[in-house]
Amino acid sequence: SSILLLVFVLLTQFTNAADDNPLVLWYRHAADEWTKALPIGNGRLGGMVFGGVDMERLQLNEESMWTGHPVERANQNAYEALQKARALLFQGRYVEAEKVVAQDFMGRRLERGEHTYQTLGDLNLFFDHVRVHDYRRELDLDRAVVTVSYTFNRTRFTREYFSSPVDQVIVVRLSADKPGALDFRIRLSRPADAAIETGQDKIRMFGQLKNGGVAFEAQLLVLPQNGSRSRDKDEIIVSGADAVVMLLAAATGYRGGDPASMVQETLAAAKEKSYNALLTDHIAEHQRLFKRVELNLGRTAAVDFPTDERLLAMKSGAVDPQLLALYYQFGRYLLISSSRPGGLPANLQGLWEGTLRPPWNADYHININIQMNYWPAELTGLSECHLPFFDFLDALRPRGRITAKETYGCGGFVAHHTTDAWHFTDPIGKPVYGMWPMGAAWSTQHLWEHYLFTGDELFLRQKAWPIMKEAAEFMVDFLIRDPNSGYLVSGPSSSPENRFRTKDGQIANLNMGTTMDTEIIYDLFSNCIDAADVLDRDRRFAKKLTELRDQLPPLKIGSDGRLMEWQEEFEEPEPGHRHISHLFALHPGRQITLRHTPELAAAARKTIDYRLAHGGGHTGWSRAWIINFFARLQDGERAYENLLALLRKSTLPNLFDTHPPFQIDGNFGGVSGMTEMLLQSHAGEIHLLPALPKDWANGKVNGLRARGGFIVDMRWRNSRIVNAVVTSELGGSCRLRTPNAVIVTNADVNPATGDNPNPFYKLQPPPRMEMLNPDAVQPLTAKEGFCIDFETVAGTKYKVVEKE
Ligand code: FUC
Repeated sequence: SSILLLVFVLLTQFTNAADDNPLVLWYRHAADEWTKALPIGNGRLGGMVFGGVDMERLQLNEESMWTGHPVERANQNAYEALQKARALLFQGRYVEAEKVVAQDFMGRRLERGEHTYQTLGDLNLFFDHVRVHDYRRELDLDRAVVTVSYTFNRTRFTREYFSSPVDQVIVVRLSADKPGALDFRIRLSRPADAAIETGQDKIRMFGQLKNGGVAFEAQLLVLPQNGSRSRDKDEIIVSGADAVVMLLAAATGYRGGDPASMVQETLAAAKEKSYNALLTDHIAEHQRLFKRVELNLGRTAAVDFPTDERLLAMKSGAVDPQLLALYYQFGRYLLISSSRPGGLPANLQGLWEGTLRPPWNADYHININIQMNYWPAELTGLSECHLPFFDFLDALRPRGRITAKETYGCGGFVAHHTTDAWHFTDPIGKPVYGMWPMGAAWSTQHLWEHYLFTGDELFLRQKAWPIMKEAAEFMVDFLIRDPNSGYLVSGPSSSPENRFRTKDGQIANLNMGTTMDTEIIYDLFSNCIDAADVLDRDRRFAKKLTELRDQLPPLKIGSDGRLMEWQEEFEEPEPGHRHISHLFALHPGRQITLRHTPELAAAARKTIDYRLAHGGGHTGWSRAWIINFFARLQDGERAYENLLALLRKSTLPNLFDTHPPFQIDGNFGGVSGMTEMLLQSHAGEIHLLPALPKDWANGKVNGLRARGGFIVDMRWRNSRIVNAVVTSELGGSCRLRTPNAVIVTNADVNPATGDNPNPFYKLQPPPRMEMLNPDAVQPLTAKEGFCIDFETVAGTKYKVVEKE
């Protein structure tokens, strides 16, 4: 049927008229695998709906279902080993240095599963339904409700599922279009570590997770309308009901307190509300966030087909812009559903995991993954969803300080490539991934970005600054003068998970002053210098950071024109490596831009091309990062090509990003990449349609955010802005760059002056640069477009229209 769909889609005329594109993922079948089930979540409490006819499986999650507890992991010999390793690295004795680090520096890596996130369990419903017809399973992104419906025995059965952020329960409602038609059995289960108690109207599941993990409690309340309810061993049996509402609450002792009484209270409150009240409140709260952004890239006849068939058709070449818009909104839906204020941040799988042993423990990797999770937060109007990341960073500080002091003899706080719900900050495992003390520093970029988008000075002062400053304090102590070059360098460190070949042919990972480290430190110091300026405090510290920043090594362009990943040119054993760490300065950093550093931009481009030519972009998140890179390079076609590859090669039937089986970062990186194609604001101006591909020549988007507190709505035709509205929330100057000339109807417009007009989106000073072979670099020029400056007043909308 996907071939048919493909033919149909290719023949159908592309229209852009309607705004009623359905934001629904839907399927004609139940999910036979977890990666086909549909996610619901309220940030804390999640579920995956399979929609089976004779057996429903609603797999459940609670964000703090973690085994383990804080344990000591540090290597007691670390400080001495650090000095030895540095001396060896400065002599180019990389392999020896790595041996020292592996042996005497690295802390304890636990066995996979020892400390891990886990499923909460399953809610199963058993029906005597067979040979049903008109089956449909859907996730309505706009209402955040999953619905399963089918006809059996001339009766239409419907099940609805949602996880309410308001009432903190998962709600399931079953109904039929004939009275008394509902007969089914209900069971709650968990693969391990759980006791089950079944009563007349309630099932309790409780226990404690392994290795001193959390105590947990889940309770399901069954509320039938008419009919009867009885108990059989571990099951509740409902017979002859017109409709049934089930409420599921769950809690753990992660933050203290008794999970059983928390759950009890939640359920007692929720059951006082009618189903309609629960639903209405849920939808209202979801839409408050979700509806902030609307995206219309046009529609084809494909919109009428099931999502999995559309994805298949796209794999064979169908053009289906609405599927891309759906993918985009699905990503926003996932962030809203997995990261709400007060909770834990979205982990490697957001919130959703079906087993006791997820890949990488479904933890919080901080060497790209958690950052990518939050790239779309500010851009797409989900600033509040960013907050759990900040609380988490804050919570890393106490242990991060100990690691800084005991492992490095430094002040401030530090964290490495990964951490978990127990906030460990030690370097663990093998040097190739574990020896990388930049996780906290990179993460603090998000604090500063939150301020740039919101202008929230109180947040900057009270929350962001102390964390940023402490991350910088570590780096101040950690930097060491390279006796060979005289620059201040970090190390020992790696370029995340990548390796190089030494001059004598050995494979090594560790080095001093890797490019990414330098870029992250540059970014951190720059952000701190600007923050101290805004807050008018810590002037001396800021001055010191400025002096140190000037002594960081320059970014280097190698003899073949690529940006160098290490200070020396090395051969790479894996030239298509998934991490493209040294392009941090292009994205998510702001140090390399097309307009201000065209040589470095050209080198960045060569770097991506080289990676791609060697099989790069093979993981979803890596592909997603590449979309962001090409968007920043203003290359819409290449960004688009990689977006299509993300959907074709790395997207599961339920639109989850793959990393066998699933990792959510690619979903989020995809959303930020698509946004960066439409709007950018990192380079001192608001750039509309900076990387628009031909296939998106006509479209419309509302509600995108720009640094400096601006909201942008815009409509374009033939790749030209037709009209736009720029809402200024904070006032201040605004510079708009557009593909065609525009006028602002209700403001005085000045010709662009060349300075950065808005202090909120200040540019970082251009990096120093060194070129090993100037002939190998053809500077990339930016598409200039048109530029205007105007002053704005807070709370005012500015109307922008095409200049005839
Ligand atoms: C990074 C990546 C892996 C994986 C892991 C969770 O270390 O290199 O591909 O995504 O995080």
